[in-house]
Amino acid sequence: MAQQSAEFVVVANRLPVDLEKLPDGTQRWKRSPGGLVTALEPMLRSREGAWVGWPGLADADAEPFVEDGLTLHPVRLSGQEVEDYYEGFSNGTLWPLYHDVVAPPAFHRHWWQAYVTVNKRFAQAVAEVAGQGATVWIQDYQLQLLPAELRALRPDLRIGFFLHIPFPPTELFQQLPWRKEIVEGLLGADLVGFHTPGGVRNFRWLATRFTDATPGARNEVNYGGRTVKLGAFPISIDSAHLDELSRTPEVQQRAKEIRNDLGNPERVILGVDRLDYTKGIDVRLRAFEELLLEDRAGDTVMIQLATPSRERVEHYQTMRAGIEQSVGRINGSYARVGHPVLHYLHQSLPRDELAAFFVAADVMLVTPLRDGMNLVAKEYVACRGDLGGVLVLSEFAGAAIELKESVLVNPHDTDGVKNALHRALTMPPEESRKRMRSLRRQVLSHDVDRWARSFLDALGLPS
Ligand code: GDG
Repeated sequence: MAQQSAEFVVVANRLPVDLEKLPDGTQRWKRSPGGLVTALEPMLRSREGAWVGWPGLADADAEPFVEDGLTLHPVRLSGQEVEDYYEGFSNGTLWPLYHDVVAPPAFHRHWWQAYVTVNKRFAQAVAEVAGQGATVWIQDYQLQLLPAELRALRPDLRIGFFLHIPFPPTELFQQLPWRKEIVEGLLGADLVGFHTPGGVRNFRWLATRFTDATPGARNEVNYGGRTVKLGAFPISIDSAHLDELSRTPEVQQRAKEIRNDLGNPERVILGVDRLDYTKGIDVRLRAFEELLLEDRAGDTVMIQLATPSRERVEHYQTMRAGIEQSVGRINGSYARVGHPVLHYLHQSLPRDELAAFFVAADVMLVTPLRDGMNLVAKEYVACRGDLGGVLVLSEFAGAAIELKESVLVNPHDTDGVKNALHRALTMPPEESRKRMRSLRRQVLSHDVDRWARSFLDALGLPS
């Protein structure tokens, strides 16, 4: 593809493909499918699109390549930059700060410097691939300086930014030594999107407090002679596809096998998360353990699937050790030989296997202390075409705004979570079916395509 010719460019920390190093020293690309890619691929392919991102391997040199009409443009990160920009500033500073400081964020000036350097490098890369007047959609917290850096290089571009994690309360954001720079970075966009109206409000207040921005019309601020639009765009999933997958005979059969393998208990509880301290895995283990202690769990087995994540970051190592200790303690007290009460998998499963777990579970426990949206909650609903199952959902997940017919819980209230879990385990089928029907109406009519379309409409990209 010629330089500066893409009409539509998506920029994310990661490319939708991973570069892998083979034992013989050679490299190969491996697809890493995700909701975002699925939603954006058709748009990208139909308009000479490009995706700019890091291929997931440090110190790797890779040339841009075109696959099926989509240009993939790798950005190189050194090993030190992976430590400082990615594991450090992105996941050790911003991630905990933006999730209500549920773990203490660390502020290090050399991490910040790497964040600035890498954001500038991304700006150079995008400036090279974007055609005159192209639309650029930047994703997430790793790239908050990119809108302004890119505008400085290429004022002709139409720039959108979407934050996938919560935008924090203003008092917490103000802890950040580089708060002004981050807000100014985001204000380089024409449209800044969040999952919830709360994010919009927090950002709008901070923009007028820490920069020269002045309030404009509703959901707008004026900055540097431009209007910056702000908006809430709750992300979703490929609902129809998951609904279809969950109905296939293979997935239905596999769900039966899973229950069978568990010893056909009356009730199955499920948790599915990246192993992350924001997800409140400890909260739900405590609630389950107390129900067992009080002899109120009945004939129930719990499965916690925890996908490996950010294993080199210190908070993650401590949290993993704590969770694995709880799993051992709970089984130590309540399992019988050959019949654990709690199954813990620290693995990543294929998509259809995951769908089978959703179909097999009577109660889905989603208890994050804070979550931008939480797609797992929506995926569970999409997989329950039989109207079976109960969703227990944290009030602190963005999804709680839309999934009102779930059993909502405050994850900080152990008794509350425990009682909600008990209620879910004993809910009369008429009530649970009614709730699931209403949840499904929401999830199936608001899918990820609709999300992407609504953002791009607001940004002004013609269909
Ligand atoms: C961030 C925000 C926001 C998990 N284990 C396996 C697996 N997964 C898939 C799930 C789901 C995805 O990973 C996780 O998405 P979440 O939304 O639950 O959470 P984050 O990873 O923290 O995502 C979040 C999201 O961005 C989008 O904006 O909702 O708030 O934190 O799709 O199904 N998939 C497979 N095997 C696994 O073992 N195949």
